[in-house]
Amino acid sequence: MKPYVTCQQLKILHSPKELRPAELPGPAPPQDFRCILVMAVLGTMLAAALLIHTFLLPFHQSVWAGNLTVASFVDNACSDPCRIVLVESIPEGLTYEDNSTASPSTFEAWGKLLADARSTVDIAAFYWSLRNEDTHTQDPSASQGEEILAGLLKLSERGIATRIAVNPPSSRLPSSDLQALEESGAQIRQVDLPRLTTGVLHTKFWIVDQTHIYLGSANMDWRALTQVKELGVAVYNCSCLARDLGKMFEAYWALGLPNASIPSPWPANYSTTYNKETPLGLKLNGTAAGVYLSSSPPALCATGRTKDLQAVLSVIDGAQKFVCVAVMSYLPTMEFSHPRRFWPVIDDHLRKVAYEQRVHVRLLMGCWKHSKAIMFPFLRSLAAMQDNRTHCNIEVRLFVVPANETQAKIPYARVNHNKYMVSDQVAYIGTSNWSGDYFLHTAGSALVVNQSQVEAGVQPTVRDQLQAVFERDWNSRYSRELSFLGQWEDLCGTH
Ligand SMILES: *[C@@H]1O[C@H](CO)[C@@H](O)[C@H](O)[C@H]1NC(C)=O
Ligand SMILES: *[C@@H]1O[C@H](CO)[C@@H](O)[C@H](O)[C@H]1NC(C)=O
Ligand SMILES: *[C@@H]1O[C@H](CO)[C@@H](O)[C@H](O)[C@H]1NC(C)=O
Ligand SMILES: *[C@@H]1O[C@H](CO)[C@@H](O)[C@H](O)[C@H]1NC(C)=O
Ligand SMILES: *[C@@H]1O[C@H](CO)[C@@H](O)[C@H](O)[C@H]1NC(C)=O
Ligand SMILES: *[C@@H]1O[C@H](CO)[C@@H](O)[C@H](O)[C@H]1NC(C)=O
Ligand SMILES: *[C@@H]1O[C@H](CO)[C@@H](O)[C@H](O)[C@H]1NC(C)=O
Ligand SMILES: *[C@@H]1O[C@H](CO)[C@@H](O)[C@H](O)[C@H]1NC(C)=O
Ligand SMILES: *[C@@H]1O[C@H](CO)[C@@H](O)[C@H](O)[C@H]1NC(C)=O
Ligand SMILES: CC(=O)N[C@H]1CO[C@H](CO)[C@@H](O)[C@@H]1O
Repeated sequence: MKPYVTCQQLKILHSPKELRPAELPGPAPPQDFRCILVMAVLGTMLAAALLIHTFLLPFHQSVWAGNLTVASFVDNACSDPCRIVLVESIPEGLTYEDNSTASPSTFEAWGKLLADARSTVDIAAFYWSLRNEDTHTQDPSASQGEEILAGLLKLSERGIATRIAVNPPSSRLPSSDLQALEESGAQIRQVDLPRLTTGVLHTKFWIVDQTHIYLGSANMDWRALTQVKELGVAVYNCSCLARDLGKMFEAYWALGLPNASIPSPWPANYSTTYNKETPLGLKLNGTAAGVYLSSSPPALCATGRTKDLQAVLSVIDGAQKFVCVAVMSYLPTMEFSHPRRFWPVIDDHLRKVAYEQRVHVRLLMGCWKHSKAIMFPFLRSLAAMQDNRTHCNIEVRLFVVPANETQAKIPYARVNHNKYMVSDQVAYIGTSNWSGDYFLHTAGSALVVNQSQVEAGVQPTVRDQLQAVFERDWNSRYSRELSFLGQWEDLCGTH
């Protein structure tokens, strides 16, 4: 978009022969004068376009993204003293070597968010079952969930405005926590994504005082604190990021009104300038980072928002040495569509980087008795590329959360529910299972942190920490090589 065209080129382009008389009335001016004239016109147009772009269209950066450094038009820098903490839920009874990496718990992070809250708490969640009574269990390990619910029920009397956006509860997913919250003074909106996008509201995040956030795999479920393996991220004192996540919350909130429909396009105040092309530049624990939030489904993405699928693909494509993926389920299909649909988008990119860039790809999958049996042959097909003739290095392992007799009776528990990816460049912490539906119909979100410019060894980055978590699990006694013989049915209890 810069006037790279030289005067000489302009003379050629606009040589008298090519100009029809109607376009150039009167005697032709001398060549040099015309060149100056054209340059002046071009310059004026460029300046006008710049002004329009800067003042009127701050979000339509794609217009310019081809050439100029877009960042120079958009003030994407943030001086908040952001602190980032990876947080995990490690199911009871699951133990690692003494010296292995350990993260603060999800329970601690939620407790801290509740304690720090001063004015607002906004939570987006799939469903709520923080108490034993919700699951008809009497497990002592529900106490952490019950403590979190008790903290949430006190927010209104502390004068803290509490808003909850939730998928419409079904008979299987109870709503007594929501009733209690509503009675305590919280505002609740059911976001009917089944009607709006044929998906569900599957995202899980907290925003406190438009300043602190949690985002990750943990549902608002007592089992997500003590019986299911979860990974998420808490970011404190980071209003620029929290306000951006707030725009996603406001979108859910608007869709939670009765009979709401999805606006197209979304009003300008839902737009963002933080995305994969122009990430938010900030310091996380004092270390420079480029950060953005992605969202799905595409219909919920306002202008400028990176679609979650695009975020996933760009992290895979951008890897130079390795990609490690830890997700609960992985299917190159539309998991819930009838008739069945093949959806190899992510699968293709993984195979491509392994084949073309010799990127080392590792997948660490969750598995439990509810895993879809078709997942295993598809994983086996990925792992089958590992061969000294293809020179591909793709490995797949299953992470099995052990359960004793009592634990095995807890419904829908004892599984690795992680949804993250770490490459040599980037940390990606998301909320979606990896199959087509989650990216095309279901509401999910992810935080992408790029600290690839940081010199190694200065201070561990969140990417370093996420990689350490992955390596710990990959090399742990709970991870198993994907067998080619089909014993996963026994291993996972899949039927
Ligand atoms: C199972 O493990 C839990 C937590 O480690 C323990 O409290 C419980 O007693 C165990 N139950 C059995 C039957 O071993
Ligand atoms: C932890 O300790 C064991 C043995 O003490 C050692 O083999 C292993 O390499 C150590 N792991 C880390 C991450 O330091
Ligand atoms: C956030 O900032 C406040 C005020 O500066 C400080 O007291 C608090 O420790 C910070 N929180 C974190 C997690 O760094
Ligand atoms: C945008 O403006 C509308 C109308 O004022 C408001 O209801 C909505 O919450 C705003 N959205 C965001 C993301 O601030
Ligand atoms: C929503 O739609 C239903 C049925 O189409 C209608 O009965 C109801 O009045 C509508 N509610 C609102 C608030 O528009
Ligand atoms: C990370 O940021 C660098 C520039 O700071 C960029 O070149 C690279 O493409 C980014 N990586 C990914 C995967 O987004
Ligand atoms: C993620 O995938 C698993 C396995 O297919 C499924 O059981 C689970 O319900 C999915 N997550 C959610 C909460 O939709
Ligand atoms: C290729 O791998 C096979 C076993 O997987 C092994 O027997 C063979 O020696 C390998 N060839 C080379 C050239 O490394
Ligand atoms: C950032 O600082 C917090 C303490 O404030 C610490 O718990 C966390 O591990 C640090 N994160 C990184 C990526 O260094
Ligand atoms: C400086 C620069 O990046 N120039 C590029 C502008 O875009 C054209 C076509 O998209 C490229 O050919 C230039 O290299």
